[in-house]
Amino acid sequence: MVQIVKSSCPLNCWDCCGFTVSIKNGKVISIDGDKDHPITQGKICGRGRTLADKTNSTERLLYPLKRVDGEFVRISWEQALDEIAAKMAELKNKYGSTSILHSHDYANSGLLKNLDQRFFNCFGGVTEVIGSICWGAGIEAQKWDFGNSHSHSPEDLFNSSHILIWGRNAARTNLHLFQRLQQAKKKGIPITVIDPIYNATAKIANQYFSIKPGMDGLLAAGVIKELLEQGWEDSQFIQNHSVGFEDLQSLVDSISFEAICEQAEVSRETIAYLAQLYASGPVSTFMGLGMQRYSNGGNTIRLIDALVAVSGNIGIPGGGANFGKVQVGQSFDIEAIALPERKKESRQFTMMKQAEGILNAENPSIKMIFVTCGNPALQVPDSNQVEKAFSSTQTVVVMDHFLTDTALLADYVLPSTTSFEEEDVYYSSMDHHFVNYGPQLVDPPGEAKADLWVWTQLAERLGFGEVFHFTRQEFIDMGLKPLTAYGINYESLKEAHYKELPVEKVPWQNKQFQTQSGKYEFTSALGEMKGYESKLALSLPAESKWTNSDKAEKYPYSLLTIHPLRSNHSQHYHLIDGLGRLKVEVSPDLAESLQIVEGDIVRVWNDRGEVKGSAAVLKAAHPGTINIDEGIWKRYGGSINSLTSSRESDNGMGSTVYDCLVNIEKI
Ligand SMILES: Nc1nc2c(c(=O)[nH]1)N[C@H]1C(S)=C(S)[C@@H](COP(=O)(O)OP(=O)(O)OC[C@H]3O[C@@H](n4cnc5c(=O)[nH]c(N)nc54)[C@H](O)[C@@H]3O)O[C@H]1N2
Ligand SMILES: Nc1nc2c(c(=O)[nH]1)N[C@H]1C(S)=C(S)[C@@H](COP(=O)(O)OP(=O)(O)OC[C@H]3O[C@@H](n4cnc5c(=O)[nH]c(N)nc54)[C@H](O)[C@@H]3O)O[C@H]1N2
Ligand code: SF4
Ligand SMILES: [Mo]
Repeated sequence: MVQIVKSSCPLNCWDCCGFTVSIKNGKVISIDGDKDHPITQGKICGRGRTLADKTNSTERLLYPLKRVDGEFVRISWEQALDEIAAKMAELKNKYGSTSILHSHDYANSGLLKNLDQRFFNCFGGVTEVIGSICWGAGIEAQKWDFGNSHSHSPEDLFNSSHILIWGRNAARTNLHLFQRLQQAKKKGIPITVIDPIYNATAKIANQYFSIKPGMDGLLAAGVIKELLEQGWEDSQFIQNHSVGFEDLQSLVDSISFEAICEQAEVSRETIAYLAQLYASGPVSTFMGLGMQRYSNGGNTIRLIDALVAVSGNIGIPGGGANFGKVQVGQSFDIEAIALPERKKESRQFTMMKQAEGILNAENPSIKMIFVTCGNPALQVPDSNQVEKAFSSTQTVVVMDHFLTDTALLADYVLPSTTSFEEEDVYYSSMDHHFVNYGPQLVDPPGEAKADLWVWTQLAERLGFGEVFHFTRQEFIDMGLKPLTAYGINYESLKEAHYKELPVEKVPWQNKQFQTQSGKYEFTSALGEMKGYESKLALSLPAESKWTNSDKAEKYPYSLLTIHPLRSNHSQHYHLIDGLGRLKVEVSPDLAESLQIVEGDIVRVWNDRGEVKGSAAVLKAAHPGTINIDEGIWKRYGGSINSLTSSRESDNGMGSTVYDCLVNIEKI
């Protein structure tokens, strides 16, 4: 008998889809979309469907492993937990608890995944990773401008007279936005796409503009300049609801259209077209995250925010500078789960610079690394340094479902459960504002255990077991506490499968911003308070011919490493036939000038590293652009991040993984 149960996608993705999972004889046999889910409406992507194969994969880790004389051997949980706990206690005693680093990303969007912090905080506080490879610069930028990063509710785009998709690969990364774009197009709402790559989203657009990577801030400044010259700005908004406009005015006065067009490699007509478009709003702007993974990424998002503001598209239906939707995550009481006040010691490395942190740390140096919900050997920039740092550390513990490239660097590998093997609730602070319930559906294979079980066991051994003496239900209710007034608690969520969170559908409608001045800040008080340049600037990427001509001569091409279609980062490469092959996509002009044809084996390199793979020619892309999808395992030709820099973005401790010059040759 097949049983069909509602659940949720746990993957780090814009969409947080509702699932219906088919189960037979205690196994997940297939996954479909839940047609009743108000936003995701029965549509899911291949990454979601493949979670069935992931759960049933014969490559799953089944037992704890320990490295002995260079080889992994199976050990019991008892031995693994005893040894790890003893090591942690010894290190804390001898060197202090910050001699341990907790390295993680956000691979699973379950609320209870925050319990890792509870464990490390109650242990006394470890060295933590802060910032975000993903979206750090943009989130900080919007905090400076608006006081927070709030997107409009999904259906609001139907109120727009024009939709601008600026550096978001919606067809690939944000399935339900793409569906809404298709519907909007049917309703006659025109769509414009700005992206260095003519991607599947661009294909359905009415207008597509390519741009030199990292130059979008300049383009936005050009459009603002044009709006002001034409007198098309929203002076009422500027006068009553903003501060710092004079600084913006002087900034755009300081550069000519010619200079903007030359550096951003866009035409004067593009600027004029965009100015007209923004002046005849409401326009909804959907920014992607790729565009801010540059040294000037924060400033880029701020200039696009400024364009949306100057043109009067803030706080109105059908408008908006849509980037993150942090209102969603902020609906939960994460502190009640994480207990940050229990921390006695603390040290922080940024996510980008964790390798440097490990290699250079003193008083105490890093003696042990704990990895959860992340695959830093592939996903953290400058991965040759990451490998060196992890290999140089006495004890590395990795919890995962598979023997990943990071797990291969470990001394202890602990097998984790997948989302269908544990109960949790899921949300994403990216696209929609619903929280989904995910029950435990099947038993874990072998001796795989939930992360929470591991924290509980280690805490018992380390003398603070009582902080984990709660059931999963009780922990979920702890996190949902602020939502009880809205009828959202464990029981009601379990019964309804998903619940709408109380977040504003059209943010900033009352023009009360969460900045220090309460206004929209073209010049940011928060930025100034933190010691940054608070005014908007005409900043450029760190790796460009304008900023580093020597480097640009040696490495003339821009390398993007965008998110793969069929995998969520590294998570699906080993589960799908044919995916384990490194593909180097080149813009048509490069194919022509370097005589590269489909299938040629090419080498891509810079001072940091090199990869080899087979060439493919992009149908259309900005001249001089190369793309290799991120996430590919070493055994298939990765890591792509051997080429990228660990440099941080201009604000927000974001990454600069797309700010990367390379060279390429046929081999
Ligand atoms: N299939 C799939 N979907 C995913 C994921 C995945 O791994 N696979 N990951 C999820 C996660 S964690 C995230 S953060 C999101 C990211 O979602 P997106 O932001 O959509 O995707 P990215 O791959 O980060 O960004 C890539 C887009 O930015 C463009 N781009 C790069 N540089 C520039 C630039 O300088 N200017 C402009 N205008 N465009 C630029 C690229 O060409 C590409 O179209 O996707 C989520 N969805
Ligand atoms: N060059 C380049 N680098 C990038 C990006 C890029 O665009 N280009 N994108 C960046 C972005 S946006 C992101 S979000 C990061 C993502 O970086 P990561 O989150 O490190 O990437 P994933 O491949 O999703 O790896 C997650 C690992 O966690 C494991 N995992 C999943 N669920 C659980 C769980 O419940 N418990 C435990 N213990 N483990 C679990 C998975 O099996 C997988 O091995 O990568 C960043 N790196
Ligand atoms: S990966 Fe994203 S789009 Fe695909 S099923 Fe999961 S939440 Fe939905
Ligand atoms: Mo991300």
